[in-house]
Amino acid sequence: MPERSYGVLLVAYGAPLSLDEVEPYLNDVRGGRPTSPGVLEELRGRYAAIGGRSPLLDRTREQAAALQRELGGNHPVYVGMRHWHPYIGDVLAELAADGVTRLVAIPLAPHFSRMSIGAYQKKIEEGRGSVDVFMVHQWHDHPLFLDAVAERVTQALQRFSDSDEVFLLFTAHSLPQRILSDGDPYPGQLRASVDAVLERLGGREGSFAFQSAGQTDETWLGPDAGEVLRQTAEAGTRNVLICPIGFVADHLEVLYDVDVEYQGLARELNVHLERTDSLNDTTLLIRALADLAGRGARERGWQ
Ligand code: FEC
Repeated sequence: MPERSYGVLLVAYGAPLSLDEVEPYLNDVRGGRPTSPGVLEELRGRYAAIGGRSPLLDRTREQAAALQRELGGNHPVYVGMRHWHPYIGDVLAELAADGVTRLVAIPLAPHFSRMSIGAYQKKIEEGRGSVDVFMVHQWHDHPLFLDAVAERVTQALQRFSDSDEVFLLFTAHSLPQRILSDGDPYPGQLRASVDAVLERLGGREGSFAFQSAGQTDETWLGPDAGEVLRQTAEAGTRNVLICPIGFVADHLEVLYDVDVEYQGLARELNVHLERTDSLNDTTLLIRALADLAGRGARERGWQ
């Protein structure tokens, strides 16, 4: 790498690549707490329903390849996962062996929570060795991210015969309610993203709900998207568009929780439900990531 240059590490959640990997993957996600046979079977069934594996690693690699094209050859782009291969720690060792000494790390989750981005940061701290790392903590208000989401909503609204009649519901992954007592900014950042996208859509109305609450004994943040869907249908709404604004790629929580579970509920409720396409490697998102990388590098004086 040329003098004063830097690399980029995109970090994402991680996902099993086959049904056999579901159990060890869950052990990692649950921090070693055993998973009951019933929960394991249910989760295996979900992965089977989306084709036997999650596409998260493939989509993340496509995002990395697009970012590499955007940044040019002087800034090698790597992918590391929090809960499965390629693990963040292994990728940090690999990039150090490649000669990368300066790195901008970007979590592929725009909204900060101590339980999400905080956990990515911990993995990076543990594995970085002598690599100098600039970690991007949040980018929920990046204009190009917000433009990208607004673009996806506009595209998806065209699938309805009358887009004015559509109830727009933004969703993000739920977290245990105890994060609120620590003043976690996660819910506030989500609300801010939603408001900024609605403004870009000409002041359109929209709601927000949490999805994919974990299978634990704790209380998780609500309202739950399934419950909101039910209430909306009871109030007479027949057309709903879900925009999973907390996620930037296709994976289990989008392809199963929205496309299978909520879609099934919508059919029961006689509701026409559509989902915005995931951002994946759409140009506006890639330009947002390139901008975040450049800003981080400039802040450190690396370019
Ligand atoms: O496609 C895939 O296979 C991976 C999909 C996937 C993504 C994802 C993103 C987030 N999670 C977040 C928080 C939690 C907390 C727990 C938790 C548990 C699971 C389980 C699966 C799972 N998550 Fe996830 N999450 C994905 C998948 N998640 C499977 C285990 C079954 C279950 O409990 O439902 C609870 C952990 C525990 O029990 O100790 C907390 C957050 C995100 C969004 C930010 C990010 O992407 O990093 C927050 C994708």
